[in-house]
Amino acid sequence: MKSRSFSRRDFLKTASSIGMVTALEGIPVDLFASEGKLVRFPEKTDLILLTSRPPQLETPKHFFKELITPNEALFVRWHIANIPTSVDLQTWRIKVGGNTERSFELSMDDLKGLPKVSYTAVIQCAGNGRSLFEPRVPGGQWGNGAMGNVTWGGARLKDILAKAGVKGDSVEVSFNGLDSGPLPTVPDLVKALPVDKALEEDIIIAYEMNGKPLTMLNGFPARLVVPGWYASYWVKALSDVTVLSKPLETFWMNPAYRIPANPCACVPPGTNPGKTVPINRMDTRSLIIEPSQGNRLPMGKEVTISGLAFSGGYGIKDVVVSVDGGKTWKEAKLGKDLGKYSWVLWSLPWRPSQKGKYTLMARATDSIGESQPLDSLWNPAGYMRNNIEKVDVTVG
Ligand SMILES: Nc1nc2c(c(=O)[nH]1)N[C@H]1C(S)=C(S)[C@@H](COP(=O)(O)O)O[C@H]1N2
Ligand SMILES: [Mo]
Repeated sequence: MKSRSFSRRDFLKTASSIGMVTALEGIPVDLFASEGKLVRFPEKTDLILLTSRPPQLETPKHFFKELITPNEALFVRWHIANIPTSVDLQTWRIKVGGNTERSFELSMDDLKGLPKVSYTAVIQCAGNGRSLFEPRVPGGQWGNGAMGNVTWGGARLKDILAKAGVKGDSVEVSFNGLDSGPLPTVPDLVKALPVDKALEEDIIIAYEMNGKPLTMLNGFPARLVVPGWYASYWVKALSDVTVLSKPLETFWMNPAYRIPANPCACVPPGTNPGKTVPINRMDTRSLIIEPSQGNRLPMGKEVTISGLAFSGGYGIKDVVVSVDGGKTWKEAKLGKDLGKYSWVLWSLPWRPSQKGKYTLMARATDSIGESQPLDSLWNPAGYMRNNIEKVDVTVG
């Protein structure tokens, strides 16, 4: 079981036992990508460009002041270049079958005919914050804009699998989308969930985001939503749901999207893990949104330190904030609670009374006690960043 609920003492114990070093101590780094290279794709507002083919677009920081991320601002990430640019609902179907009693095809009307479920859930790429890894790692160099908080609406995967009749010896359920590699040598993105996970109540095939149809770039007409788990499983433009009697062995399951098989999902920087497991539930995070790295604040005037926090499906119990580099902490006020999969906005008023440099930090704890380590944990793919981030400001 993955656990990153470190106290500092626990962390230091782990760190010294595996010979970890704390890198870049004291060097200020902006937690969010600069908004230098903005691009506008169909149905989208100006987003930060990582790559255009396949599209990888990051949400600018100011949207993270909001409880809900607008559809036009949600980040975009595709792995392979041939992505659907239009889908005809007259002919589009999801094929359901494999190791099942029955196989069938679902149209959009069929999906909408099933009981509708909706909830708000954070979608976050496993590589969110990867550009901050030290030493650096290859892969999409996201700042922290590969996340969003969206109200999803759709049909339960469980209801669909029940209609198909999952056979007793099934081990996984795989998901494929309409995108394909530009060359036969580029592996198609197919992901699989363990069968027990796939049958959980809250996993849906979503056809709505924030009450509207999905945008094409976010997976129109329908996508899998696995709340609490990293978005690599949230297969977009879904075309096939296949029940398997043997584990899926594709590139995107192995070697891609695996993490070190230990409680911190980490290894000493620069080394390779021995045993790995598929990435799964998100860890607990909090991010300071305001003020920003390097801001100059007036002395003696009240400012509000604010940000967001979320966990891997257990809600947020509290967020504590430090203005003195972690020596003392104060509890922030939490905003509206949209449920255990949603992020929560938090704030803390602060009136700095002395000139100088201050290091702001925020630390969230979820309802099962999972929190954030003080120092960054490293793995070679740059996944699951969740250490307590620092924002340096100057007063006066
Ligand atoms: N069909 C398909 N689904 C996909 C992917 C993809 O490349 N193809 N990428 C996954 C990854 S790694 C992420 S982070 C999310 C991104 O979702 P978004 O583009 O809606 O933000 O989609 C997931 N689903
Ligand atoms: Mo991702």
